[in-house]
Amino acid sequence: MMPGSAKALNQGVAPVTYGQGDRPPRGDYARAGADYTCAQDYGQYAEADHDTYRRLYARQLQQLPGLACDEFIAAVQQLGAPERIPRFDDISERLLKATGWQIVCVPGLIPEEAFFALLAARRFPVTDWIRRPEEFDYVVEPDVFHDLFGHVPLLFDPTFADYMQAYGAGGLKASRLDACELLARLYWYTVEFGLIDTKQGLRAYGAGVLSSAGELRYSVTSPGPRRVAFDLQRLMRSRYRIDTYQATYFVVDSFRQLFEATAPDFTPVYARVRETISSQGEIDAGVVLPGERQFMI
Ligand code: HBI
Ligand code: FE
Repeated sequence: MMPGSAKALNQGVAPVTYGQGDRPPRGDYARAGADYTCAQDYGQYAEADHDTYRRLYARQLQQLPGLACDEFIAAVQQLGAPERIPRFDDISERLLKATGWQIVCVPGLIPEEAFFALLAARRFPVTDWIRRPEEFDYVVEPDVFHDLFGHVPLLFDPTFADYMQAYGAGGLKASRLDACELLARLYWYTVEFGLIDTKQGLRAYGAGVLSSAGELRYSVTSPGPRRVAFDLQRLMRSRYRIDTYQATYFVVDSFRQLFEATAPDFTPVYARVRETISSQGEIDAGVVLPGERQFMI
């Protein structure tokens, strides 16, 4: 694919990567429409691709007990038979009945505004291509395994599903307020790398950890990283890492807390966060503020 071809088709908007530098995103954007969705190209999958999916799924599934939150474990079977890459339409049908969400196919990473618009319409974009065998342990851009296994199960949870929609609506506003960087931190530290405090102990709910071979156990059980209570303004001041396991994880006590944090208008929140950043600076990954409570494992 060439970003140029997508440019003509997608009304002058080139596909963008986020936080990955200037490398063009992987995926064939020529087949996408103006909203960046396309049909799942099921014919592209070779037997080796289904095998990659099957092995990734099996490796993650056996790690879930004691590390993933109950809502995720309960819903993961909704993805269907783990032997082959699922047909998105089949999952979508079940998801629509459960929470009114659908999954739609995209060629890969899409621009923020298009991404937010889909979430706000309760449509979750899922990439259809799968990583190459040599990328089995780590793939830079989200592929079908990350998007499906990591993100889709929690869309079956009503509260989390509402949070995702609220996030998308907030994103459309943030684009107009030039606050996407602050809002992207919220996505990163919750939807991708969030932990939740439960009666049984800390558990993961973030898709980045749940779809990672090593980080799932690391995030929940390693003494290495810092784990701090979810606080919206603190979080928006916090830088994150894209090239290693996270040095800081934010812990929520429920999905309700997450949803409620996104209910107020963020306009004054962004203003306050910007003020704090200009007076006290951003917070580096791994740094704990004086007096801040940490979750000890
Ligand atoms: N596109 N396909 C896809 N998947 C994502 O997770 C994604 C994206 N585009 C933008 C984006 N995420 C980020 O900007 C989020 O931080 C909001
Ligand atoms: Fe993701």
